Amino acid sequence: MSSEPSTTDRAPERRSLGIGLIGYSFMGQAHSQGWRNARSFFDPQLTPRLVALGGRDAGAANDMARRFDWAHVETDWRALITRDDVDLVDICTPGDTHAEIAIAALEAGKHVLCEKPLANSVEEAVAMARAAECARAKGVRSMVGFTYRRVPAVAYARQLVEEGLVGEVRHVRAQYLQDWLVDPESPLTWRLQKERAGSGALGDVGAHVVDLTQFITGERLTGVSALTETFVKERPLPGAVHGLSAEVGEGRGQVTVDDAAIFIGRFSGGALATFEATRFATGRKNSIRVEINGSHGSLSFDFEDMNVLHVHDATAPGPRSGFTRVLVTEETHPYVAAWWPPGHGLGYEHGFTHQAADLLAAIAEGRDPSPSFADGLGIQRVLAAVETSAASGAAWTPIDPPEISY
Ligand code: SOE
Repeated sequence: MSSEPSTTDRAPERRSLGIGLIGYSFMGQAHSQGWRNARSFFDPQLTPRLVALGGRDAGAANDMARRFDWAHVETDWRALITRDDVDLVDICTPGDTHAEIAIAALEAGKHVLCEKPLANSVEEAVAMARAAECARAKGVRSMVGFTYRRVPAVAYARQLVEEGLVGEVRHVRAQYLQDWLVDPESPLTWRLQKERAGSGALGDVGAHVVDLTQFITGERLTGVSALTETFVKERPLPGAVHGLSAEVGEGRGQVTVDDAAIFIGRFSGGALATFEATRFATGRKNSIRVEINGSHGSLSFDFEDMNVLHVHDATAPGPRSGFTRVLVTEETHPYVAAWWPPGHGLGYEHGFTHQAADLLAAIAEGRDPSPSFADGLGIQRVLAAVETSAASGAAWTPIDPPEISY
């Protein structure tokens, strides 16, 4: 029999980073599991500690804190951002609160992760990007949560563009299609109120495909011509809210945002683009489609088949010409090595884990995470240009280049 002891102490903890997360609904839960799993699967140099969960409804916040293992609950976000044990503030609240919380947190010296879209207006986004730039000089980092960049197939698409597979980008075709608002009796939750959400399908889901196409191509949109529509103009006011859905409450109110936005655009490298963002595409639940056609090849992605990237190499003509279905589950693909063996696949939640792991790595290594608040401001300018164009009957509307870049 061996005289080796049968138990050993576990490895010592690494340096840790205290997380304070504000918001306990859909995004708050998605981010919470991201912080937890980043620790387990990516073994980051900085270990995230789930210190405090912020939410005005003490009962709901306490319930979520219990389920996701948050150590404390704060019902006032100001108390959360000034806690000494909170080093990073993760903002998962509706858009009308982003600017105030993010700027206060940055000024308090806390790193910030802010859900998309960055703000409800360009003015707010400019103020946030400026605050981020000042904080950056003191080593305080900030990032906006365009999570879908971190789906392995999307990150791999970007890699292939960088490696030259696509060549000169000629066409960008992007759609974000959902149908969860098609029922006219579905209540008027905050995502349907301009003063809370900034815009409708445009900012909620359109912002994602603007980010994805700019990220994959490495180019930016320089102008747009757009149409928007609000199909259901009045809805019942909400009662209790459960994630995206809500119970029907008393009375009715006006929908003040777009239900759908479509626009054409031009990229900085000359490519022509089409975009569609809607929450009325019956049968489409979370279909995020991006296709890029270039001089040397094409790439095509649909989130409803998120572990797959379709790749066409136009420089290799012949009997097998056409798109090849690539299963992006090899350990050589971005992020995959941290997870399961080939073919086992990832899901929606993994993007949030990758986001947390990337942010922890950037902070630990003292570099800027991406996408930055300046990138978020760039997307806010695109959203504003779409609204301006739609208000003027689809007039061509140029988009200012970013005023801050790093
Ligand atoms: C609702 O449309 C929503 O939750 C968006 O707000 C998210 O950004 C998107 O990822 C899923 O759908």
